[in-house]
Amino acid sequence: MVIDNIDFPFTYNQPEHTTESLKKAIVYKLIFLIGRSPQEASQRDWLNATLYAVKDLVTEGWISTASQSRGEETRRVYYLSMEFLMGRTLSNALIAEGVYGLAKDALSELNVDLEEILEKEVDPGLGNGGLGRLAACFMDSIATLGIPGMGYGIRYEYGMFQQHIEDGHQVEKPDAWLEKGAPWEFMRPSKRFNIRFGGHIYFEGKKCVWENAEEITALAYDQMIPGYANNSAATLRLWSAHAGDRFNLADFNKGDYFRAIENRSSSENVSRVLYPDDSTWAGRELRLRQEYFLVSASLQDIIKRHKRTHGTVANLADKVAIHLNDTHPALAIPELMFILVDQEGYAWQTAWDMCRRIFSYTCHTLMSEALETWPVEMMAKILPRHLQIIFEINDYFLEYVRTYVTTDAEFIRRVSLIEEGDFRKVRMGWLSVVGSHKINGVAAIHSDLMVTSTFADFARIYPERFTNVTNGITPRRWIAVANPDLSALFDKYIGAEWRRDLSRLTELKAHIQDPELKQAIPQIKRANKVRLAEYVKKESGIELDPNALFDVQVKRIHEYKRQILNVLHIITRYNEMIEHPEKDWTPRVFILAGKAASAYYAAKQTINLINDVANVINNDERLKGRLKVVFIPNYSVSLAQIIIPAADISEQISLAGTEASGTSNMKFALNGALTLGTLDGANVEILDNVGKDNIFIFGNTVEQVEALRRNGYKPFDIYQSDEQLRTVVDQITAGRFSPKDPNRYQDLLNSLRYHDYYQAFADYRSYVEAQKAVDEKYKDQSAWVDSALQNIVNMSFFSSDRTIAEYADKIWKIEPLKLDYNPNLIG
Ligand code: T68
Repeated sequence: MVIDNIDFPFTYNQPEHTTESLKKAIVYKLIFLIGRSPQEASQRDWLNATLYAVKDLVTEGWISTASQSRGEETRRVYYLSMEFLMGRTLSNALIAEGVYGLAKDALSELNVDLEEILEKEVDPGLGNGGLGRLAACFMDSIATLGIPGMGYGIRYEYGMFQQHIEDGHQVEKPDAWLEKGAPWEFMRPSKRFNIRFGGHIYFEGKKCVWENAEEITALAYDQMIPGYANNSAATLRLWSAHAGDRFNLADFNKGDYFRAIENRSSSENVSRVLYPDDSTWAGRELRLRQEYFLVSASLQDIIKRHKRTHGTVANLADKVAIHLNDTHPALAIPELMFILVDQEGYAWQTAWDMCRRIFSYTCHTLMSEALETWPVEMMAKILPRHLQIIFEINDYFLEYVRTYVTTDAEFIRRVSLIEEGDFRKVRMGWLSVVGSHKINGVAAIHSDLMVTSTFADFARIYPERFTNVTNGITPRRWIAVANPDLSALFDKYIGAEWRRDLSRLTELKAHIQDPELKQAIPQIKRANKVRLAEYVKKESGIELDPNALFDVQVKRIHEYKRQILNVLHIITRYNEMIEHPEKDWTPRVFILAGKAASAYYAAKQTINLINDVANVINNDERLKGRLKVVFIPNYSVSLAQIIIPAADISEQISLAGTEASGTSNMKFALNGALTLGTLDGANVEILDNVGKDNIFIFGNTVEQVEALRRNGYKPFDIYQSDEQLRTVVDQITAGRFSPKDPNRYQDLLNSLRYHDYYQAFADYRSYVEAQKAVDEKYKDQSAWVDSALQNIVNMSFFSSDRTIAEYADKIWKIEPLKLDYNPNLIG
């Protein structure tokens, strides 16, 4: 291989790679990089040696892609996100490089079991949930489609906390994921930028001077994201905060060595820990610093690279697209203005036109508590110049509104980037809209609601800016890695191409009546259920019957996602089973998992309740094992890979209008689970694709939810009139599931009886009915398998490759690179 005129000595990445050559590569890494002999090596040593060997394979393609996109001076996209929830690397990389089987054989000859060492890899939790995992799927698709671009994020020293369940409660433990080493990353000592905070500003003529700022260094760590079978890889660059070398000068000179060290660690706090709130906005100064840290380091890097390639920033907007993953990196907008106006000397209007052509923004939620606003006072202290720039953007913007839209003072007040009041605040959502040329929602219903609710005023000002790009998931991780048996089945019927072109799944439709296929589907499901049952048995000692229907709800614990509705139904079913033990009950296992934000009381209570209920039900012998409830602790990407392929029912039961999209709903359906869901988020599009006979839809629509709110929703009336519901609520109130602490759930229940903001009571009856329909359908296994297959073959639309192709085409205006797709690597 020749890269940048250098003939590479390695030919690792060739189809003729053999078990023998891979074995040599692994042993070489073990000895010379890790410093262990094969005789002494632990499982982790073998894991790391294999990771290093595979890293070499990916690196060649990575370097050549980078050089190709540099050479062509192509337009690139930079995806800015505070979170990337990548999951484990090794199995995905082995599949992308087409050497999974070879590696397995090579290791087996060394008496090492590949599957065992795969389980040892750390799963970095650098994200909260859907938003972070979406960013990871996008990187995978960017790499596979060959979209020139890269991701930028933060290398948190501590990721999402580890969740332990002690006595039914959630307990958080720090996730020191770096302690076991991070063999997959490349530290880039030369890629470092100064980041400034605080200080003060003054003007010399038109030029703004920012002085006496506190400075820290952002240091780059790169990760390769291998493209599937295309000898190519994308880059994810994560920034780590370092005190730099000027940290201790003043204190050190005063002889105050300890103060110097203390200060050093406080400036390094910026990349210390991920904020574990997935949907409430934490107005903490450290979070503001983190957001600016990401933005400033990434923009300096982007500008530097651009100048190196093009020699000027004049054509920046032709060559660069910057995408904001929610408002978290929205400071990129004033930061680019700061660079263009203060540093590069552009006129305001020229700079602003460039900005708007460069930025685009994805909105992931409409819930008001998640919309970021920063106190003006705080921003003045930390980013004085940026605040000033935001004021100026606001002046121009409001002037535009007055001139071209309306002079209505109330409207102007609503759309102002600054929220007035006793404590003035900067509205980051508004800033993102004003500074972007495209704003998208993440599912059709969500994008529609965006322009009729939260952003209605802005849709009036800039109707052409709003669009929809429905989320997607990568079929590589969510089928090829997570469900090898289903992958093999696909390969048998339609060949291996589905991995890079999920629309190939439609070819399975021709075989849908094939008895062998119909037989294989439940067999694969059963094997995956056995795998999950083994995990649960090992971790918590609970026995699960793989013949039971596995009903799964895994996601962050939040009131709007309504785990409580699930619990209300579980208890309802329990009561009915006790009352009518003679009935032909379909055995059920209810599986729940998910983390609650550490300060979110109601969510933590919900976890406690699930565990209390599980405890009572799992120990009630009258049920004869026909009902089980498990809460699996510490939900993560790697756990999702075990849980999702084992599900028969996928619970997607958020209140209509609250879940922007959801992405686990797509993973479940693609793995052959039937959705039990409301008309919310991407459920609506799943319904459109799989057809109403292959999904269980229940509950109120968005319009009905709104009507209830408007007309005065009274959950207490429902509680009184629905006897089964009343019984359940009264049982919890009386301490039936928490006899040692009977009052434990008073707050939770009072909030439901008297407020029930997310209308769980309103949807209760229809949910219970839908659950009965699930039982009935499951009794007819042939009909169930037909529906599972209909789900699988109709999921092509939900590939993140489709999503990224839409972003590239509609929003970023970027063409993919022409890569040598290597069919020999496939499968
Ligand atoms: C999720 N949002 C949406 N937010 O809830 C989900 N928020 O419907 C959607 O499918 C997904 O985004 C992808 O579009 C989140 O996950 C966060 O994690 C988050 C984190 C910090 C602050 C606010």
